[in-house]
Amino acid sequence: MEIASIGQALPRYLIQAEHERPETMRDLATLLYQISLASKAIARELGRAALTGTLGMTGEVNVQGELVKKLDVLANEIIVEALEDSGLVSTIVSEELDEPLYLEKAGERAKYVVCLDPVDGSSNIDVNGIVGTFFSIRDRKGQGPDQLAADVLQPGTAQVAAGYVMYGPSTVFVYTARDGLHAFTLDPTLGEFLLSQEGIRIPARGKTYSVNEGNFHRWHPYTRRLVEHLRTIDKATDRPYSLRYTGSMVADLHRTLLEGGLFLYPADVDDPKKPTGKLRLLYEAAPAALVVEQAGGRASTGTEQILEIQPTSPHQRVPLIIGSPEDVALAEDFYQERR
Ligand code: AHM
Ligand code: MG
Repeated sequence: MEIASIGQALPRYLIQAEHERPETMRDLATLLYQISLASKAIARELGRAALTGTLGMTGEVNVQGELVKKLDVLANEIIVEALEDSGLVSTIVSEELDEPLYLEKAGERAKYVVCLDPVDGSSNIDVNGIVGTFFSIRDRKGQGPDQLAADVLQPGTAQVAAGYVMYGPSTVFVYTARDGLHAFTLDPTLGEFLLSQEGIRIPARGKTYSVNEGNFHRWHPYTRRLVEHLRTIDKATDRPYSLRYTGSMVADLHRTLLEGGLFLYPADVDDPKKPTGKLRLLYEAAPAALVVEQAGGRASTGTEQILEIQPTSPHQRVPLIIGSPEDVALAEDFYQERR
């Protein structure tokens, strides 16, 4: 968008976007607004969780074998309700729902499928660390519950919009509708997201890498050699890189977008539970990939482009290497045995 000025409120910005691209944005603007509204409610719950008894576990284990936190459930309820209310969504895939949720009552207007992770980085919840929400929006393909596979199992290239919300010192809503990358910061005194960065571009190369290095000895030798390369001293190529890792992909992704560098969650070849890493294709890797590519970055498994992977199941995991274009290309050199 050309005329948006810093400080413009998200609803006004979305109206303008709809005016400029009515075909694409007519309902998408409403849907993005609903997601932003849910994220304000989630930010409110996160902010007072220690006081309202909503920290800690529910005692349940999800379909992926992970312990479920109370805030995972609460955030999921908030965002599912907001999506249902929009009347624009036929199907929801959520990290917190074992199966895709087909909204029976959704009518003709329900032309979108939304995949999401309501609280990403859940391990940070109980220590007042940064967490996030990922969302990924695709057009509905089929009609009815028997068409779920056609709706749900669409590659990242089919995303019409994607983004994340970062609940940090400030709450930041970042989205793309394939028109560049826009960031809005929540002004808590107004209760409104205001435009804070427009047309974000990732640096061509960064100086940090971000990975859970505790898994070093369970990685494939390609990953180990890449990380050893990044931490080797070499003045000519400005190494070593610094290590930054929060345990919240949204926070690590946000820093990588703004300052450049690499974020990785590689395959754990020695961990039978994580042969393809930890992150989920539909609602973590794919939205992150669209966001980063819209900023001029790249997202890869090392050998395949994340956006081009054809999903085979809703909670499928995928190795992820994402960030500055030159840094991702360097990583691919290791995975494709050019180094
Ligand atoms: P989650 O959705 O269950 O929170 O898992 C995803 C998170 C990412 O935000 C983060 O990058 C990663 O898991 C951290 O995992 P680990 O503790 O294995 O490093
Ligand atoms: Mg997650």
